[in-house]
Amino acid sequence: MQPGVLLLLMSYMGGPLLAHKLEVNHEKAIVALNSLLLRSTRTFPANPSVHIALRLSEKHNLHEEQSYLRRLKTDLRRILSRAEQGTRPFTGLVALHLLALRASCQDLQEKRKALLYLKNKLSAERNHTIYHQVPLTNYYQYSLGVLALCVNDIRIDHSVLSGLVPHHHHHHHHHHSADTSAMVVLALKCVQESTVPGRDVWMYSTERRLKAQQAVNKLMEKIQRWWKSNGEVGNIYSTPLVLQALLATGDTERWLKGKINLLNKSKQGAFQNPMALSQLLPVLYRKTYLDIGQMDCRSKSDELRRVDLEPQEPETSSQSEFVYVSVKGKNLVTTYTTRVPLLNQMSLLDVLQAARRNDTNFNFETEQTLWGPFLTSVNHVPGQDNTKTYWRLISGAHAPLIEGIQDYFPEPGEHILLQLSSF
Ligand code: B12
Repeated sequence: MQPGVLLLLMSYMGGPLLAHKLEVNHEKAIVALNSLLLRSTRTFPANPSVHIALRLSEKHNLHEEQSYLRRLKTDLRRILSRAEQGTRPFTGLVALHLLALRASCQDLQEKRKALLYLKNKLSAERNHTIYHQVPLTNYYQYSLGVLALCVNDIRIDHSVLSGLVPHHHHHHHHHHSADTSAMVVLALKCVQESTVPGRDVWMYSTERRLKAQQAVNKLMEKIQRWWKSNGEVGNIYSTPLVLQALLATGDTERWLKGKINLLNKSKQGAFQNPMALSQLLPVLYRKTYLDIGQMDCRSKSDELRRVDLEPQEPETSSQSEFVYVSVKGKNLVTTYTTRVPLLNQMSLLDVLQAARRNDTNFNFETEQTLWGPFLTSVNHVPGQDNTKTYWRLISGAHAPLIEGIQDYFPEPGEHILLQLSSF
């Protein structure tokens, strides 16, 4: 095409000026999200996923990042000593810590201990898949573990890798969710591209790399089939990880479309949860977890300030509306129902607490996780990892919530169902 024609075409479509303006606006919105994430570092406990996102972004506040890193190191020491007592496996959590340490170019005693722990846990995850068809934790954490070792230049056992690559003669292989598929893609892509540190040779054999590539292709075909026209895959909270997978496999067209959609969603307040924001920010900066392996930590920027939000006046609603809560066991029999008056701005957690105050027959328990409080038990019936059950949050009769009890704000008149389900 003649340059003149191109210019004409561009001005016809709104011109490069408009495109430039849009870009500046995006840029501003992304920096605002970056400072919002920085602000979340005041919350406890420290979250390695937040640190990873702060390190992968373009703008930095080096002082705040350093003190956050110190807190993470203390946490990691505590996690590793708890792990020695052989409680539950911390595959995913230790993997996130190892990614966070690598993103700050830290090489310390704890790191070696953590690497050893993760290597052992991945063997345990693999063995569990052989005897029970599923990993000890889940495939999301399994692949996050592989990714963390890979990004830290650790060679991963043959057997551990083959646990992530499905055999074609297995007819019904596990069906991964969008989040998990994306994480498996990132892990295998890392393996495929790994070179021996300081040398110009591949880390893995041609056969192994080919197997990884084939598995990646399969997963990306599935992701493309799930791709919705608005640029989402799964829901808005799985899409950030999917965009990482698209970036890692070179699909920048879909990535851009997805990014613009998620930026709009973030303007509507959908990414208030620091964990959700930490998974979003890297792709807004066109970064993936694979980039952690290339970081040299010579940052040029040290200008990011955190935003301190004005406390908002709570909206007061005077009308007496209710939220209805019911509890269903595994046999789909309703075992409990109640209704709670909906006052100003109540989260589902607030609603459940009010229900508990109003009626001593109602009881629930939660456990703190990186995403916030997880509902572990209702009326003394626990959801359990070993029986693969959990308390599912449902709106109306069918619509599963895509946020947890602390982040979800029920509408007046809404029916919330807590249903013991299998996963
Ligand atoms: C595996 C998984 C589950 C498993 C966890 C158990 C297991 N042994 O595997 C099960 C099936 C139980 C589950 C349940 C739910 N999940 Co879930 N889950 C995931 C997934 C794929 C990986 C989590 C993980 O292992 N992280 C690794 C470790 C290092 O992090 P962690 O924080 O220590 O991990 C624990 C918590 O994340 C916790 N957990 C899992 N999901 C959720 C959701 C919430 C809101 C909370 C507070 C905790 C929590 O279980 C993990 C293992 O113990 C993520 C995907 C993602 N993008 O992160 C979605 C994800 C976190 N889950 C999500 C949701 C919405 C739910 C449910 C609320 C769904 C529902 N309608 O009921 C419920 C939780 C209800 C409750 N009781 O509080 C959303 C959260 C989005 C958001 N903005 O809050 C995600 C991002 C998936 C998505 N794209 O929709 N989940």
